[in-house]
Order: sequence, then C-alpha cells, then structure tokens
Amino acid sequence: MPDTQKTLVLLKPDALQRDLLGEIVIRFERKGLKIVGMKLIRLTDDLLDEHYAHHVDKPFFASLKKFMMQTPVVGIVLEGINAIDEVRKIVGSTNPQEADAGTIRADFSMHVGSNLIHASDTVENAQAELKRFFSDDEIFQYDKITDSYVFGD
Ligand code: DAT
Ligand code: MG
Repeated sequence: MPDTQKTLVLLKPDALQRDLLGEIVIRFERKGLKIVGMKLIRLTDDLLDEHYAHHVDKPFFASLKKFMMQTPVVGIVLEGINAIDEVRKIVGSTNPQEADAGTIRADFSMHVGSNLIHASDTVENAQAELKRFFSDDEIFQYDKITDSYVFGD
C-alpha cells in the first residue's frame, strides 16, 4: 500500500445519543478505509486535559470536557492511503456552519460544541492520539479480499 497511514477517530457522545454511529462508520467503509481498531472508551478528566491541551485557556474548555464525558465515545483506528487528510476531508470543518455539504459535520450537525466526531489532523497528532487511546494489541493488521481494488497493487 503506498503512503499508508493510520488515524484516530472518536465518535462523540452526540453521535451515540443521536443514533448516528452507523451513519458515520458507513462513510469511512464506503471510502475504502480499513477499520483496524474499534472500541468504546470512557474518557477521563486527565485524558481530556491531554487530548484538548490546545484549548486549555479557551472559555469553552470546561463545557467541552463535560460534553465528552457524558457517555462513552467510540474510538476507531482507520487505515488507508493518506488516511489522516482523507478522513479530515470526510469529517469537514470544525464548525458545522462552515463545513462543506457532503461532509459528516455539515450533513448531520449544526453546532460547533456538538460536531459529532474527532479526527487526528497531522502525522504527529495521529501518532500521539493512537498511543493515547489504543494499546498496540488493540490495533490489528489483516488482509481483505478487496485490498487490491481499493489500494492498488
Ligand atoms: P477539530 O475537532 O476540528 O480538530 P479543534 O481541535 O480546533 O477542532 O477543537 C476541538 C474541539 O473543541 C472541536 O471539535 C469542538 C470544540 N471547539 C472548538 N472550537 C470551539 C468553539 N469556538 N466553541 C465551542 N467548542 C469549540
Ligand atoms: Mg483538533
């Protein structure tokens, strides 16, 4: 597989409450991204301090953390060609009002505080986030009969 990357996705409590888990996962499956890790995760205060460290001084930080702890989140590791950028493209802009139609955030959400999904945005962040939420033995390597059609030879 050329330029294969792994990236981390979290389906947030609004996705779970609104029964949108399947709607979201199917978009990644249809793209051809391979699900190589998947589990429910109960986020803690410490994990969120680390994960959203770039927002620690923002006025919405406390409500963001509270929101993310309302229910477990679904953690997913996706693998594919340029997976980090490709997944961000499918997810759409942070603010659903600015997201392009056809993206998950534009199609299913309206408010930045409940934008359904997290996705790693750089190679460095993807590496750190995969490590933060998944152990090595929770990330799988396997062949699919469609691999050559999706990824080329
Ligand atoms: P992204 O989730 O697109 O990577 P980010 O890392 O800048 O965006 O922000 C993380 C989350 O913080 C975002 O998904 C929702 C929340 N957030 C960001 N800006 C916000 C704002 N202005 N008001 C409320 N929540 C915000
Ligand atoms: Mg981010």
